[in-house]
Amino acid sequence: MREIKGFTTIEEMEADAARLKEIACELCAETWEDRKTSQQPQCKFGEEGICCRICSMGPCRVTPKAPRGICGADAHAIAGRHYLRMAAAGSAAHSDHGREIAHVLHKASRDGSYQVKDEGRLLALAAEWGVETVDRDIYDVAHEVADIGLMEYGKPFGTLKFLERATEERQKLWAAEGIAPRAIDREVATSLHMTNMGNTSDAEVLVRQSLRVGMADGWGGSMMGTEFTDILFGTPTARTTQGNLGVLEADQVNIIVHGHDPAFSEMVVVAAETKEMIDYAKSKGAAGINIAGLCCTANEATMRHGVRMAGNFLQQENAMLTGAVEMICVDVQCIFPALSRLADCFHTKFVTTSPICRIPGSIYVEFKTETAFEQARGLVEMAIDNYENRKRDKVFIPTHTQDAVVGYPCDQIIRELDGVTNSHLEDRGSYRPAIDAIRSGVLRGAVAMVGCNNPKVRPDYSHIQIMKELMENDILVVASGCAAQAATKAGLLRLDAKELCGDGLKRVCTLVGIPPVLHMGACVDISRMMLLVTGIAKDWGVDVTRLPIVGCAPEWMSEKAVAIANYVVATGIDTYLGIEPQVKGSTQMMELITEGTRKITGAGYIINKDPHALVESIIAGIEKKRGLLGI
Ligand code: SF4
Ligand code: MSK
Repeated sequence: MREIKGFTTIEEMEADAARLKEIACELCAETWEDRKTSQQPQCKFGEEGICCRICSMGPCRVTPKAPRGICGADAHAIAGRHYLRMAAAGSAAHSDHGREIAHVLHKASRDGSYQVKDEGRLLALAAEWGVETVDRDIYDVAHEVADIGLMEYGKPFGTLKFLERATEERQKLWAAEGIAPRAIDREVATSLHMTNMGNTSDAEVLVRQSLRVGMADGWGGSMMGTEFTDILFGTPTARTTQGNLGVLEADQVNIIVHGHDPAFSEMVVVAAETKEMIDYAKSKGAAGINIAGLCCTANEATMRHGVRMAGNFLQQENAMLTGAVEMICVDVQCIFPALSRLADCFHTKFVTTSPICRIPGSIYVEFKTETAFEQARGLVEMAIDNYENRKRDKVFIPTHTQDAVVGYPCDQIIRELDGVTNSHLEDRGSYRPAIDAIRSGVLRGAVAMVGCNNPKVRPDYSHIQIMKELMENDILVVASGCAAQAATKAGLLRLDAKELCGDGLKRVCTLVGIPPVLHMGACVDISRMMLLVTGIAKDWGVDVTRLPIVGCAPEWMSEKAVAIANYVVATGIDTYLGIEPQVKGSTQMMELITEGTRKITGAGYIINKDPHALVESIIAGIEKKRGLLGI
């Protein structure tokens, strides 16, 4: 581990990126910056959501002279249908990830590649779902629980089981408003059906279905992914790690795992830790094997193994540009197809592993649950064999690296709070100590920072600036996905980052022994945040929407983020966005997503492309909620 001094600034990160960009130029290799330039100007109709390609009478574009498509659909219908399709696609992606993990649990066995690591978690879910556990083999229980989970995707009747975890107020509201999601796949299919040519053109109805299909993700597929991942690979606990490209090692075989589904990366990590593989690496002249992660696969692996994080979404090409990576092994989601062409400029093996994510030019090794460990060992061996092909004179590994404490699921937060409640035994196992801190004003509130990078804004700048400003204002941050990695790179997950905080948050961090930004995991783990807020609302005795707690995605880009934003708003949490949803061409849609949903769920979007203005509005929003609570 390197000696770390100071907090890395955004300018230092940008200097590293600029040097890597020079390397790309020297090699005539194209990166996202070049492609962004060649895409200018980006299509205004697309950006405003008023281009329709839903049927082959189109494409139809809305202009003042042509306010309706050939079928008569207006800007509100076209933008609304496009928005719902984005939410449905995002929900499908997260939920299918959750389904894959459910299938892995269904096949888990004592002597297979995958075992049950957290029996307590499994038994708790079994009890919640009414599965008999007495005198039963734990694997029989696991298979029945997985079976019930899989049925949640296609059951013909009823609404999702996980909704019962929400506050009573939310459950009643969702039922009364008709937005409680039914089977996960049904909500995705219904969304596609509603937006098919000749169906719904009422923008409000499309927004209501967006909330519903979003919830099928957050209170369905994503929650399933998180639960089953914890059962299979262990519920995360706080641990130390490091982040940024400086985690790559000049004298080791570097393997990067990238994507979202942890089932395969777990096996790569386990295989790389075997003595056989380490000895093999040493026999090839390497000092060892260094597994590092990108995007949410990094978040999953770091929370359970302390695997170090090479970076977030817009750093994926930079990782390869270091020239020090023997293999990038990907699973699903957020993977640039560009990695394949870029790999041609380096010795790096680019390996795809899922039938969901096939990329021309990659080495395709389809992971199977039954043979996952042997396949992972084969890939690690391939990476080791590739070590001798590294062109040492072409290697540039940036030195910036930050220490981080990661892994704060709800259980860990409760444990940390229990550690400071010895004199108040009745508060144990609850969020009451945190509530007291918010009530007294020591903490002003909390913000869930989530989401991606987006070339439309300065990468990571919004994340880092907003988090720092929140910390200074005594607002606790919980983070996931690429937002969490931005925080990691800036050192905000260090325990001594409390020095960057206002007096109140600093006192809480010192007392509880936590960093001011709590790493809660990957994108699917935003479902953990829904349970955290629900737990606080229950312990406080107020509805979620009254809490001084909000969500923020300043650099989002994925359809998954649209699904997330919808389930966060449906849960009653205001959501602050730094990138505009592509509906600006419809005044009705803009009104619906910022104000209209407030009449349905009590929450909505606040959109501002300026990160400084956005954080000011977050702070004002939190203070307003405090005022309404009379605190
Ligand atoms: Fe045009 Fe209507 Fe077809 Fe869309 S559905 S492409 S607006 S005709
Ligand atoms: S990886 S969805 S770029 S957060 Fe989850 Fe990052 Fe966004 Fe992908």
